[in-house]
Parts: sequence; structure tokens; C-alpha cells
Amino acid sequence: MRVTLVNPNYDEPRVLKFMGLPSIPIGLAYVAAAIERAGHEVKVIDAFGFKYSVKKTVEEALKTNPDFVGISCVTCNIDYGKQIAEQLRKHYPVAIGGTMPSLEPDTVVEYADYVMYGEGEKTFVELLSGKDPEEIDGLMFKKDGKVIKTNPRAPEEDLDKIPFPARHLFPMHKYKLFGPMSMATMMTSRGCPMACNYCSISHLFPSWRGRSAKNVVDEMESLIEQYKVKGISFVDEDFLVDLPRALEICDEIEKRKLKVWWGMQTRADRVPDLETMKRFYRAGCECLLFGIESVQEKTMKNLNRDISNDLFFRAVQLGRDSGMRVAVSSILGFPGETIADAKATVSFVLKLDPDYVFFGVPTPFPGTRFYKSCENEGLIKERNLLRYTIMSPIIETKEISLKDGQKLLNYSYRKFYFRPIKMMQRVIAEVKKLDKETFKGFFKWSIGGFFDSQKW
Ligand code: B12
Ligand code: SF4
Repeated sequence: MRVTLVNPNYDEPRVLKFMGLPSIPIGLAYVAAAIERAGHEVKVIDAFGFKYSVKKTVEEALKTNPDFVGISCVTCNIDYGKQIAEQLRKHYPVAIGGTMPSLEPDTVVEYADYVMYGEGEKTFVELLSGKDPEEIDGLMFKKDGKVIKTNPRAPEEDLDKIPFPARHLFPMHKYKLFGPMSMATMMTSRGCPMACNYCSISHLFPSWRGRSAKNVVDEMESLIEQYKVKGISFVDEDFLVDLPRALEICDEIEKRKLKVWWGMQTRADRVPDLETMKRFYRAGCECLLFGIESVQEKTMKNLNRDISNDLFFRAVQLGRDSGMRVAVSSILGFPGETIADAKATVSFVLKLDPDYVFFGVPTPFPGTRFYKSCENEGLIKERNLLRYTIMSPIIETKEISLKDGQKLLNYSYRKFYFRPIKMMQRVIAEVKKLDKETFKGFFKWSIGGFFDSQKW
């Protein structure tokens, strides 16, 4: 069958345009690889990569004249996804999958022929094989006016069995960090053993599973050979859930003498001792990212997170001492916090002095426990899902209005990034590490970002 897969665009927050984060939608690339392996002819329209409007996306999809369409959505592009689905299903059967359809399949079922919830590889392959949809796990659809929801799809236990993302079908040159800086993204595990109440992950991946070191490094090697990448960002929720596995990955990288730097994300309380951190650095790990969320103890308790401020200092120090760059993310203005509390988090981050920081605002993604509590307390004031990007205030509390939320966000970025001497030192440190070619890319990226940032 000819299958066209679509990644709808979204209204990218300006600050992210500056950071240059956009990268390949790996989930859709995994689905593409699975159906290609099953013998189907796959085309991809990455409306996000090409910045296509809904109209242009539909036109491009029509040109591919497929037998079946698959659309991938998170919350902030679900409305565009629904519009695309409604128009394309006049011509072909359409299935929607991804984070948002997995969290709330019933809110999407009106707009597509099939909603796939949970991991999509096997579900889509089975659907395309012509199997009776009622016999396929992980599906929701309408039959004779009635909504049918089949059993949840069991998560794939052996991730090594899943083919690598079909990057060859995607416009790799359009992804900002890949384009100028030859940096790709990879997922070495799925899920997270924690269950923070505002997070979508436990709904999508109910258990944590890791790929073997060999399988991970095989993919790294193929990225270096095929795409000449210089850096790889592991976008796992938590790369260090299984420390022995992470160390085996280092061994394998060294055994194969891979010339690539990489970055990992983990929780501050999982950052190991200095010796082990240096071991990671020697194997190419140059960047450590972890979340701080808030420095208010009451907020951390409410969020089901239990990490002390001392642990944050320790994590930054260990990252630094081992030679890595350290990036942190933080969320400002959870319910119960005042403006002064949120500003205290910003001051704390300044004191921690990481190399990079991403600030966001609390976002109740539909389907999460945080959404339910915000809804019950009448806090949700922004219903336009296009704005659910973590960079746009959604809830209003007694203490912080929507307007204050936006002001806080602007304040936090200004406070951290508009420190000319610090930033100059950062740029110099960065430049020292880059080869000539990557430096040119970095320069182009910074200048583009600077002009974008003038409109914040
Ligand atoms: C890498 C990443 C990015 C990358 C790439 C985006 C992408 N879509 O992959 C970048 C940097 C661009 C990005 C941006 C954003 N991200 Co992001 N991102 C991630 C991250 C860390 C990994 C994504 C991934 O590869 N997952 C692994 C794959 C295997 O899972 P998957 O993508 O869900 O795909 C599986 C299923 O969902 C399903 N599936 C997916 N698509 C389809 C399509 C069909 C047809 C079918 C059948 C099945 C199917 O099958 C896949 C394979 O099993 C996730 C966290 C996570 N673990 O998912 C957050 C996450 C998806 N991002 C999130 C957010 C909020 C954002 C932004 C809004 C941030 C911002 N401030 O702008 C933007 C939105 C951009 C967008 N359009 O997606 C949230 C989404 C929450 C929500 N409910 O919407 C997540 C879940 C993080 C979190 N902990 O909350 N992100
Ligand atoms: S630790 Fe991170 S990924 Fe894991 S549940 Fe909490 S917020 Fe989600």
C-alpha cells in the first residue's frame, strides 16, 4: 500500500526559534520504519520541518495520492491535525496517533477513521495488513455510530526488535540543529519510572524499557556514517534509569572509537559520583540536562517530586567538574506559588549558574492528573490547544494571572540570557570546543536566533 505520514505544523514559540530545538519527530519516524519494513511504500510530509500551513499540508498530501494516511499529534498541534484529517478523509482512510490521541483518544475519534493510542508500530502494521480492526489492540474507531475501543496495546518489551527511525524519509536538512550543526536526536529507552502528576509520559509508555548498548551504538554509528553527524542528543526522559546499561553504552562507544559528542537528560538525584561522570565525559557525553521545576518545597510535594535544592547544586557541580555543559529546565508559577516564589526559582537558577536554561509555565495537558486538578479548581483560562506549548500561560491562579505568567516568563529569560559578560564567556567557551565547520553552523544559528529574539 502507499502510505503518507503527516507531522502537522505547530505555532512555535519565539524563544524556541532562538534555541533552534526543532528536530525530527522520532515517533513518526519509528512508525514509518515499521510499515516500510512490512512492505509498504511510505512518504512523509513534515509540515513542521517545512513550516506548511494546514492548506499547504493537505495539498502536498493529495499530491502523494496514497491508499492510507497516518497523522502524528501532540497537544499543541492536535487542532491542525484534526483539520488535516477531516479534509483528507474525504479521499482516503485516515489514522491519527501520538501523545495527544494516546492521552484522550475519545476527543479525536470524530475526526479520523482510526485513532491509535499507545505505541504505534505494531498497531499500524496490523491495520494496514487488513486485519479486522476489532481484533487489533490500541485502536479506537466508530462502527455503526458506536465508538469501539479495543484493548490497550502492550508496550514492546524488546526495543531492539524495532527498526531504527526511517530518517531517510524525512527532510533532515530542515531540522535546525541538524542543518547547521550536524546534530541529531535519538531515543535509547522509552518511558520513565516516575509519575509526576503533570507529565504525559506515564500515560503513553506505562513502563520503562531500555535498548541494549549494542543496538544503541549501532544506530549512533549509522547516524555518523549516513548523515555525518557530529553530535547526538539522547532525548530519553531519563538516560540513567539503568546506570549499568548507560555505562555499557560508553564501553561500546569507546570500543568502536566513535568520534561523536552526545548529551543526556536525567534527574538531579540520579547524577552519579564524579568518577562515573568523568567516565561519561570521556565517552563523549558533553551535555547534562535535568529539570528543576521549582524550588518551593510545597510545590515539589504537590507535583510528586521529591528532590532537595542541595541535590540540584550537587548535580550542576558534578556536571561541571566532569567537563560537561550543564542545562536545566524550570517551570514558573505552579498553583500555590506567588510571583515572589516564582522569582525565587529564577534567582535560584541564577545562583546555580548552569550554562543553559529553559523556562516554561505549568501546562495542564488534557488527560493528565494535573489537568484534572486544574479543571476541578477552575484554573484553566486558556482553552486554545494551539497555545499548550509550555511557553504560553494556560492557568490563572489567585496569585498569578495569565498576563503575569507571560511577564514572568519574559522576566526569567531576560534575567538569565541578557547578561552580556556571562553570555560572551559562554560563546567563547563554546567556540573553543567547535571545529571550523561546526563553528560556521553555530555562528549562522546564533545570528538567526538573535534576530528572532528581538521580537520576544
Ligand atoms: C524529542 C521531543 C521533541 C522534539 C521532536 C518532536 C516530536 N514530535 O518528536 C522537539 C524538540 C521538536 C519537540 C518539540 C515539542 N515538544 Co517535545 N518531546 C520530545 C520527546 C522528549 C521525545 C519524542 C519521542 O521521540 N518519543 C518517542 C516516541 C517513540 O514516542 P512518540 O513520539 O509518542 O511516538 C509513538 C506513539 O505516540 C505513536 N505515534 C506517534 N505518531 C504516530 C502517528 C501514527 C499515524 C501512529 C499510528 C502512531 C503514532 O507511535 C510512536 C512509536 O511507538 C517527548 C517525550 C517522549 N518521551 O515522548 C517530548 C514531548 C512529546 N514534547 C512535548 C512538548 C510539550 C513539546 C513542545 C510543545 C515544546 C514547545 N515548548 O514547543 C513542542 C511541540 C512540537 C511538536 N509538534 O511535537 C510533550 C508533549 C505533551 C503533550 N501532551 O502534548 C512531551 C510528551 C514531553 C513531556 N514530557 O511532556 N519535542
Ligand atoms: S521525571 Fe520527567 S519524564 Fe518522568 S514522569 Fe516526571 S516529568 Fe515525566
